[in-house]
Amino acid sequence: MNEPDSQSRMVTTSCYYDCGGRCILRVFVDGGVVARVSTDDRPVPALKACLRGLAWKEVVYAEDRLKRPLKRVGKRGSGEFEPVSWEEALNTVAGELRRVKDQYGPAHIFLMDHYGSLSPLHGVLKAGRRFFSLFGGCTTWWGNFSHEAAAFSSLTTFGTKATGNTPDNFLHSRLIILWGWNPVVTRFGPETAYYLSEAKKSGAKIICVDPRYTVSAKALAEQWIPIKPGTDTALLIAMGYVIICEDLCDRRFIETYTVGFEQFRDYVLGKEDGVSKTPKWAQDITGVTAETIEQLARDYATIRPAALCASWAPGRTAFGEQYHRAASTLAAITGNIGVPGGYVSGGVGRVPMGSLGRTLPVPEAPMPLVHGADVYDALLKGTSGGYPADIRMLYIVGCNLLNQFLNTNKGLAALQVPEFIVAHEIFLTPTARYADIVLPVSTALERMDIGQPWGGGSYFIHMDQAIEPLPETKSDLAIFTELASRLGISAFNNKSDEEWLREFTAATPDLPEYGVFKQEGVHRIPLEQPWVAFREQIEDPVHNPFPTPSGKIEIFSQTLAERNNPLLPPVPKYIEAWEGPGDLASDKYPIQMISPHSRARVNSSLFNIPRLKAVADDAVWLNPKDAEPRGIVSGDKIRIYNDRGVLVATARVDENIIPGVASMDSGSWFAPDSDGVDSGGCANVLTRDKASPAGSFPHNSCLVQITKVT
Ligand SMILES: Nc1nc2c(c(=O)[nH]1)N[C@H]1C(S)=C(S)[C@@H](COP(=O)(O)OP(=O)(O)OC[C@H]3O[C@@H](n4cnc5c(=O)[nH]c(N)nc54)[C@H](O)[C@@H]3O)O[C@H]1N2
Ligand SMILES: Nc1nc2c(c(=O)[nH]1)N[C@H]1C(S)=C(S)[C@@H](COP(=O)(O)OP(=O)(O)OC[C@H]3O[C@@H](n4cnc5c(=O)[nH]c(N)nc54)[C@H](O)[C@@H]3O)O[C@H]1N2
Ligand SMILES: [Mo]
Repeated sequence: MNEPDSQSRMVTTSCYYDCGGRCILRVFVDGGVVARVSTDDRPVPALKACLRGLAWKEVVYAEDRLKRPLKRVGKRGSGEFEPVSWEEALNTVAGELRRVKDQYGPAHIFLMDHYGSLSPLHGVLKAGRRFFSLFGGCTTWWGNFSHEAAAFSSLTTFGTKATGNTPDNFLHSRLIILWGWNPVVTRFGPETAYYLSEAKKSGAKIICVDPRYTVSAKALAEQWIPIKPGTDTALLIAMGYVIICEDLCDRRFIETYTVGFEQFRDYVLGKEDGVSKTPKWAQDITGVTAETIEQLARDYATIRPAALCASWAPGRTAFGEQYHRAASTLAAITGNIGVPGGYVSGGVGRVPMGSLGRTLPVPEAPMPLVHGADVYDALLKGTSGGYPADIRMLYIVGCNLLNQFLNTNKGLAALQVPEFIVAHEIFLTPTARYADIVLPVSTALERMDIGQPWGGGSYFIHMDQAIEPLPETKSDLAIFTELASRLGISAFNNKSDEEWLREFTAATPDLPEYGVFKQEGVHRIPLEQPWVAFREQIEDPVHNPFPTPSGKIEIFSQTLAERNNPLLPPVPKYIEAWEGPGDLASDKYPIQMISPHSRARVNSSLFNIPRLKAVADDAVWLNPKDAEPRGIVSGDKIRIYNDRGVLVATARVDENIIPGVASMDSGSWFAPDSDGVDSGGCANVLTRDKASPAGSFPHNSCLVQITKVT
């Protein structure tokens, strides 16, 4: 591929973003240049890309794409850089790595790699991990930003995180509840919305439980149940009350497959704490009427099979793990697990097919961990705050932390602490502006890899290389390979990219021989029937115990009981969230702010692509009941603030959001003025950097005040 292509050709690849889509991209290349990008044109169900995937040409050739290594010349964060040669940039980074390791030890380097690209070879979490393992370790982070609450719940309740179904399973559901789930916009696989709409056509009842009347609710649901954010557990528990009191449980299922129903029942009926978790009790907490709760409970227990799809956003709240545990418990007591048309609520959603047998190997090495919500605190306080090390060097790979992590203004202070910051990036993001050296990275179209869906997809996409890396850009793997050779780490990489992919393919029984796979471009794993999580456990429990300590679905977890932490109880319980509707701070900050994902971005990626920016919804949704007393009408500039920060954005006054709640899409780039007021619309200027007890990131537990800018 060294010679520019003289001919036109079509290359099959896929996005590598941290997005539930893993869609087919057909890239038309002319003379070594991307001419256009299209997608799967087969009849449905197709693996069709959305507007973001179709924007790859604009990403690759964006005017603001980083094309040369940069060295900071102004104050940190000023955005003043000058281009330097790769030789100088790599020598500087290698020199700093050696210096900090020799002077302080490797734990004083913090690797902040994240989700910029997720693929088995060039995924951001690959090369850096391998490099630092062989380098002798570093400090790094833990906690899945998307679904740590769901992962905790699945592991506790079912003993595994692999709890997904293939989306054709919805064709068997008679009731589907989109719980904090907006899959037409927030993509979870290219086939999901299609199967949901087919299910609707064949008569499934679809209900949406969400503070917003979403695009998915409009397209699919016959009922919208608006709820106050962070109170979902109370609603689920009160549904449990109705199901238990009206004797709608699946007794045989409970007896055969679960442990701990009695303890849950005692909690629900108030035997444990004197409070019956009645629909009226939940009405006062959630804002959902008792009648609606009763009906929802009856529907869920009787219109079977039912799929209660408890998505992750409600889990990204304070005590969000209880929501996933409660949803799993309801699925269990109604027998909606392991059966076609059912759904393992609280799950992370992977199906076993669609996951490679091997990815870039990361040898074991000492790596102290800091929770992602504590990264800023760890930078600021170091060992004096009880953290593993005083961080001297911050190594950022594919992460826009300043924008996407909780409490951006604390991040501003934290990024002044390290002696040296490196960032591997495609664009000069708000975070990359704080680096001392920025290394420009190639993109999906400039390298080869494998696309594996992170939702319920049972296919793989061979991501062929469409074009040569833009001059002076390199993959993360190539960058670490060069650093490794400067630091004498000879074992780092002795293979070509294609040789690695051959190995990964060979280690995956579901894939054909590499040459065949490459030729096919897309490989679907043929399935005779939809994949349903835990079908084997349910059909033949004697030979297939659940991988939990008891071998059963754990409504009550002895492991949690032994932890003896009232904030992580052994049965799911409603615990009032900080910065929820009941929090005392609400006198001062009476509005709950949520920040869903944008249809036009992947997290903060793609924010700077003009065509996508033009179609992003960056207004702040407010109910007329909140807007009118404040004199706010649609289009007004509003100030949203709390003790952590201030931002100015545009209002959209809308009945499609519950009163008392404001919603602004996450991912807009932070752009503070000289007073520190963000005019970029970065929601995390307002969020609090405190993890939930099981490690969830509570982006959706955030109280604010809103005023009109006059
Ligand atoms: N287009 C697009 N697709 C994406 C992404 C993207 O950025 N853009 N990001 C991908 C990633 S990284 C992830 S983790 C997933 C995220 O997937 P989700 O977590 O499911 O997505 P969100 O958009 O944050 O929220 C979904 C819905 O939950 C509602 N919601 C918020 N808080 C609450 C609550 O407390 N209770 C209830 N009942 N509802 C609530 C919101 O109003 C929204 O409609 O999406 C993936 N897919
Ligand atoms: N308020 C609020 N905040 C949230 C959320 C929310 O719902 N609300 N959701 C959270 C969730 S679920 C997530 S997953 C996180 C995501 O947070 P991040 O993982 O930080 O995601 P991005 O903002 O997309 O940043 C990824 C960066 O990687 C860069 N990049 C892309 N490809 C490559 C590559 O190949 N190599 C390198 N080195 N860089 C690359 C992109 O340009 C981008 O700047 O955000 C979290 N933040
Ligand atoms: Mo995520």
